[in-house]
Amino acid sequence: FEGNLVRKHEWESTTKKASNRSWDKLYVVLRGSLLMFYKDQKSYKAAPDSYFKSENPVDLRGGSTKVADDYTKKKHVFRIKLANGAEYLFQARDDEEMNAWVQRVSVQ
Ligand code: I3P
Repeated sequence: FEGNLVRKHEWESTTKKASNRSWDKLYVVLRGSLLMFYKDQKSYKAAPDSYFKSENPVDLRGGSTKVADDYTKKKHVFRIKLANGAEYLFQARDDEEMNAWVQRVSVQ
């Protein structure tokens, strides 16, 4: 499962706010329990091991994913909390795409 999403890193861990808090347009790939981030689809196809800003894939096991009802600045936004306390917001193109991601990510 993969597609374009806009991402904001909110928490580095439960107690540490992320330092880079801006929204990044990314190409996101879900493989098994790993979520991988790329600059765009082209860079993913060209080099699947070269991630956006050399970020490691994140492991979704033990995490949780929900629609981010409390985040009102943008629409179609869901939140992923990782087992280590890190949190990301993701904006999809529409609610249908958002729900598809939430469902896919939740089964991990
Ligand atoms: C951030 C950027 C984000 C904003 C965030 C800013 O600044 O404007 O859009 O989050 O606010 O820190 P920069 O681009 O200079 O890193 P929102 O879109 O959610 O407001 P925050 O620090 O209050 O999360």
